[in-house]
Amino acid sequence: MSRALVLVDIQNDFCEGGSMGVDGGAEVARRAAELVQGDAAGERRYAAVVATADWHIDPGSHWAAPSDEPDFATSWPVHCKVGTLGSDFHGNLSPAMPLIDAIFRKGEYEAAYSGFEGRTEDGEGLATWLRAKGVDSLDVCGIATDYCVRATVLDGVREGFAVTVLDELVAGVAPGSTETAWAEMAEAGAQRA
Ligand code: VGL
Repeated sequence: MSRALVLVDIQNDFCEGGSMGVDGGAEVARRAAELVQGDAAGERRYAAVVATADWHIDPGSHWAAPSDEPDFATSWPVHCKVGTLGSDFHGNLSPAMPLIDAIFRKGEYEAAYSGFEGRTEDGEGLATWLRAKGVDSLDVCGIATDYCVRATVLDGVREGFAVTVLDELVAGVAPGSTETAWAEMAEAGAQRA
């Protein structure tokens, strides 16, 4: 088994103080950094560590129009706008940044919840990149459990990876959708640890 760690959207706008801050986001960032640093320093669990990032220029109705209220399910406040502080990875993740092997950005002109929609600067997609490294299993953590973590996990399973979701290292937008997401991820065959 060759396992990778996938850090999903641990960005300022998804953490406390961000444009659509999720409770617990900053703590996820802190714990994720610890996990990455511990892995690099100790007994290696991960063959690779990758991060995904929401990366919007004009994602259409994914951003609620200024005259509309976001519904926080299909339309959202303006977030992760390219070139803003909100799109940066959270500061608590900084110690881990030099240990991240690749970043996959997604959603320039569309909603893109799954990290598997992301690309490196060279245009390589996540599944291709992971397979090229011989990775067959994934630990997934990040934000938000009920949206981008969920979509990344479901795509990961669909792509044939054995996926484990790290439940101490995720944070959800809302309790109801988070509970539903856990059920869907389990149903798809993802493990929870
Ligand atoms: C996300 C809502 C809107 C996420 C992204 O990263 O989970 N959620 N855009």
